[in-house]
Amino acid sequence: DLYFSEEIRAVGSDGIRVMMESALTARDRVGVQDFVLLENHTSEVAFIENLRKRFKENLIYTYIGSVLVSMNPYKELEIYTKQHMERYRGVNFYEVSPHIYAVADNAYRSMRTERRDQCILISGESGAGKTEASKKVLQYYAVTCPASEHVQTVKDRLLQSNPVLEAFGNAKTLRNDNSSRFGKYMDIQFDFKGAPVGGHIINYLLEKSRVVHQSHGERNFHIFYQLIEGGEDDLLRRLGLEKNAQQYQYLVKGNCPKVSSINDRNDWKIMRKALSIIGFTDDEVEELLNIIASVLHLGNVQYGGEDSGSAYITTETQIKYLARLLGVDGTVLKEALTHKKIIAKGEELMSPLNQEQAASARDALSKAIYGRTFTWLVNKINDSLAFKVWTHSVNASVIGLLDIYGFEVFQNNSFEQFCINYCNEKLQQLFIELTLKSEQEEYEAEGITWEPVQYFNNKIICDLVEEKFKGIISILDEECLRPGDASDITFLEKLEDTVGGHAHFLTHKLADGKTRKVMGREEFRLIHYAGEVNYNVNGFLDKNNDLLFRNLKEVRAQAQKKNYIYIYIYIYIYFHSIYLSIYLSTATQFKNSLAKLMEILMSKEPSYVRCIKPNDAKQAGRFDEVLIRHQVKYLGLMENLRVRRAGFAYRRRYETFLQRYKSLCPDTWPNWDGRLVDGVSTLVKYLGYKPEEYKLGRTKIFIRFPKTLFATEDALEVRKHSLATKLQSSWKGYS
Ligand code: AD9
Ligand code: MG
Repeated sequence: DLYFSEEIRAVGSDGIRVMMESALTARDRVGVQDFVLLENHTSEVAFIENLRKRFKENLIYTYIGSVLVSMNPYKELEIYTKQHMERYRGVNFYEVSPHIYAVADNAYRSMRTERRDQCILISGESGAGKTEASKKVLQYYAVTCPASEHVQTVKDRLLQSNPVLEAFGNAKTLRNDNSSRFGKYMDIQFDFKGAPVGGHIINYLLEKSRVVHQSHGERNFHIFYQLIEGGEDDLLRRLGLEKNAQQYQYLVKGNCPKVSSINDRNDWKIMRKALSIIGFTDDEVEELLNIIASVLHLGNVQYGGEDSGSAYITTETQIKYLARLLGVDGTVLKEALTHKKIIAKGEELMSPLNQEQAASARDALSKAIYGRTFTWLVNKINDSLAFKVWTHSVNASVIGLLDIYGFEVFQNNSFEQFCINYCNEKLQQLFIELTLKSEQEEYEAEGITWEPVQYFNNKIICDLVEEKFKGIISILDEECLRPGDASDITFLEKLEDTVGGHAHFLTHKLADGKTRKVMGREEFRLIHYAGEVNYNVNGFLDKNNDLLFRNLKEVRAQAQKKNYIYIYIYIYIYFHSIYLSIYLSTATQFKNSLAKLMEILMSKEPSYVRCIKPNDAKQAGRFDEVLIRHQVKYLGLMENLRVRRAGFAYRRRYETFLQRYKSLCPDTWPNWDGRLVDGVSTLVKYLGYKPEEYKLGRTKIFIRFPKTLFATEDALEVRKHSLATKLQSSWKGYS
């Protein structure tokens, strides 16, 4: 057999053994590489079993059609080498084992051949491997895409944006030692040759509260520890900092200064170098660190109380450093930290704060400064990644990478979970729209008749959250702006009045006036597409109030330091919240930015990566079934599979199909000379496909049930196996 002997010559006797090993029994051991091939596709048990088998064999990637399911191995696998990258380059999805590189390559090729912008959407819960996956995609492009001198600079900057953003936006949490505390969307722009020539990053909802408080066992953002552990003596002296994290109130709340998996000193060097590569000047770095140091000094500002109850500052040294670092007057700063400006009868008055109020004013300033600094940093990185039109073709194509928080359900869910889960509802909407739409488009293009799939459209939940005037966010904003007795509880009451009858909303109150026992009095429940979540309204109003300052220009002349971020601080300190010309709440800002994100993503062709965390202990080899089942549910994977299976489970281009299976039919073997569609038709008839099992489109064969393709794959394996046995015994005789 020419076909096989050629193969044998190529692989040698070891190759035969490998091939035999990979014959029929292999599937029992390693499961199927596409869930669509599962015999019982509605069975969650079968789904989990398949994940388990593959996980045990270190096969962390599995498809659902073109969606990649990725399990965090919690150990370094030898599957990200340059050789691996080469293996996936320009190769068809189904010819190689599932891999994040296959997704990256597929998106890249679609962008190149179809001239269509792409996006890769990565989701999953904290610690599931989203950020790692997005880094793998970026590395894949950095290594495999064509390069020139300019392109090399862009590639370097794209890669180096990660350590910088992670230093300022990631932290050790209970779930992940390197948890991203912000959502991130990154565009990579390619020129007509397919070389990366620019990039742009959008950040979402940084968890600012971490700056002033961390739960037990968690840390503040990495940058603080990096600076203190790794900062040069000279630098620390200039910043007035001591080389001891324990000295700083903002770094001791979680009682977790050191983490075994983190080397702050080393990370400092990496981050510092990355800043230089991105193009920060030494002065800019110094300004940035001034601000980071200021936050630490602010945290150490302590208060005493006068007899009258008014707060005064007991820590003069901090004020001295702060005034210098921020370029403000010490007296004004002190006043800002102990008073608030009120307007009474048209007159501005300074009203003293008590100790508790003063401490929150101090913390509010720290959070605001850090949040602004992060935005400034992202803007700076964007400047450096900006696509230089004059050196390249104007028609850049784009691949977007979305690394955003997955669905979250905790014991106690607050405003943050509300925003995050709302974001996931929006992404699910997009998924429904784009997947079903593209599926439908493909059937149409191929001239295949099909029945539309029934699915739950979660638009009703999105509306419940975001509708104007009567959506949850609108009601929340209304309470935030209402003077008088507005509180978290009045917000809850308003919700009950307005959306109480909604099919996806519940509180402890039952329609007959009785009380639902399982729910707390401060909670409301949303029935999300992925499951039910109870939200505690405590803190909703405060967290939603984010004052947005405008009129920056006006005070630019007055401030000692001209950098945007200093001017912001200047305004904050000198004018208290008086420059509040436009009010946009946190939730509304988030809603608007999500709407923009949806627009961006809608214009692109999506690929999906769904990440799963195998256990809560961050341990290799541990498969916690309960935890995994939970994620399979929240990621909507069974639904995913159902949608994929509802139409035609498999589709392949005629040439690919014929090439793979032609050896199974004497009429198509070794070559088919006629039209491809006739060759495929002859082949499948010979294999005994029944008419209801497949359809022939314009360029592709559509196979309805996986078992059909499964049987064909088996036939191929059997053929290889028997040939290999035959050949090996004759080879043994020969030797
Ligand atoms: V969070 O929502 O930002 O808290 P992520 O981003 O989903 O979360 P991350 O990518 O940070 O999780 O992964 C967590 C840790 O898992 C990493 O620090 C690695 O130690 C580990 N990990 C994740 N993916 C891989 C992998 N493909 N290979 C090896 C991995 N280790
Ligand atoms: Mg992350």
